[in-house]
Amino acid sequence: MSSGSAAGWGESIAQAAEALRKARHVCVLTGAGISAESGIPTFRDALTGLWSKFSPQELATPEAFARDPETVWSWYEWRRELVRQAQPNAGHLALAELARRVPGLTLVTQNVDGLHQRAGSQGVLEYHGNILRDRCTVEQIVAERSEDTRTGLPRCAACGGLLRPDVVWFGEAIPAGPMTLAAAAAEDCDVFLSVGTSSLVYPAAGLAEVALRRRATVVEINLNETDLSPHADLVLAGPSGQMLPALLQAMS
Ligand code: BV8
Repeated sequence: MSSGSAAGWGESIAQAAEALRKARHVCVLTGAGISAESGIPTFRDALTGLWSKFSPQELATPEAFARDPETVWSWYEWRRELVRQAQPNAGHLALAELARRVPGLTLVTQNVDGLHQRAGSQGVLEYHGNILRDRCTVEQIVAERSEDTRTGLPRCAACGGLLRPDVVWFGEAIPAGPMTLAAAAAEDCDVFLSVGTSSLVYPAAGLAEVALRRRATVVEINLNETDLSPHADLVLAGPSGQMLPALLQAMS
């Protein structure tokens, strides 16, 4: 079901608002699209400048890090700066408010930018980790940085081991906690919101499929069609920074 026209999405927004008003448990999955209006490029957006010759999928791998940790670290440091300068937008803020309007809400994000937490969302499941944390490659725990920067690459203050960003790279497992809690929420929810994601990266993209199988009302909010669009009950085709506040408005 698609609703490109204003009249169309007005009706779909009303139907989505009705489903949310009656909801017992809402599960929300967000992707890079919700942070686009905060100035953070999505994975689909071609990398610019000195990164234009790389694809995110090739840089965000343990193989790339093993081969060339300097390049991978400087890419993450570039992205960290973008995240530090970014502010949560109306879409992030609307999801924090939605959690206060429904009995239960589980927010699962593929984003590593921490903007949901900065918008006031509680208990955010960081499905792919967080870019602002360092993890020790020896102890495999979140670690502090050593003051000793002689080696150029960040080192663990405790054991001197090489640090890496605390994110999930392609080919790596999703952290057990978020993986289990997100799957349970997709199984249990009666409304599933898929916001700003291309629904191409697994196992995250499988969560909407679980919700569909469980006959939850699946609502997609995206600027563009995705593989999920034909299967969703409602599609709100527009920027999440406008659609989510409009949804809250329609609920009141
Ligand atoms: C694993 C962290 C095994 C790092 C990321 C099944 C089928 C096919 C492939 C696989 C499969 N199962 C596994 C795979 C392989 C792979 C995968 O899915 N590949 C894809 C590319 C085909 N998955 C994995 O490797 C996963 N691990 O399977 O491990 C295993 C199991 C057990 C034990 C050991 C190993 C790990 C995947 C996680 C990788 N890490 N990020 C970092 O950030 O640096 S993924 C990263 O890319 C993001 O986190 C996100 O998940 C993904 C990008 O997707 P989106 O967020 O959706 O963003 P995208 O740019 O694609 O799209 C943006 C959307 O927003 C668009 O639709 C656009 O229209 C829309 N939009 C734009 N602006 C707006 C908007 N919408 C609304 N408003 C706007 N303003």
